[in-house]
Amino acid sequence: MRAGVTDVTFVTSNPGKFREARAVLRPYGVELAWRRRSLPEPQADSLAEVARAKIDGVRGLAGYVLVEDSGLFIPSLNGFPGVYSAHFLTTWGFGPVLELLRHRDRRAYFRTVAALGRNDRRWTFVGEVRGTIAPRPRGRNGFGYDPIFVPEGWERTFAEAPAEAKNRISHRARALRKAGRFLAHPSRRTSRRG
Ligand code: ITT
Repeated sequence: MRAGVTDVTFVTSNPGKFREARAVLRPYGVELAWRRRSLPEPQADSLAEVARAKIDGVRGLAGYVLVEDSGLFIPSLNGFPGVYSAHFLTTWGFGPVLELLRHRDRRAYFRTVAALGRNDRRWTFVGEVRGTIAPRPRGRNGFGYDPIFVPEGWERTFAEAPAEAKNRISHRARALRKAGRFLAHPSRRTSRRG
């Protein structure tokens, strides 16, 4: 390990997640490497459970390993698509959600549970951002549900904003800045167990 630099390997199949994570963690002295791989995800009720299963599924990597599980939660749809966000979007696209929300409350939030592992230790970090679902998709940046998510206080969707703007407030950035602060302060490394 080089002085002032923490090497972390992010295991994810999602290139959008990696791009965002690398930019968010850089100011904390984290050099993020990408291992592009889908990890086994159990049928589970919570992102935290899935994130823990993902980190437990990582094999053969030395040093700090990062995984995360994220989802879009819409309270007027009982939290749907939530933990099923990835599967739902690839199967159905935005159509059914937009249709269901025509006569329902459009508020929503994104949530990320990031998990760091090193040897047999685990730490988790949570981030959220609130907003509303736009009536139709707008913008080409980002990934996933970004074209239909308008963060609180914004008029544009995440997909209409530059990456830096999303990274200032996103669920992922909020969770990963907590991870970054933890990694940047070695004294905390021995005092927290997730
Ligand atoms: P992994 O390999 O890391 O699991 P994934 O894309 O399958 O990659 P998740 O299982 O965490 O990731 O699924 C989360 C889904 O939620 C993701 O595929 C997107 O559809 C959506 N999502 C998560 N974060 C998002 C973001 O910042 N903007 C838009 N959509 C997001």
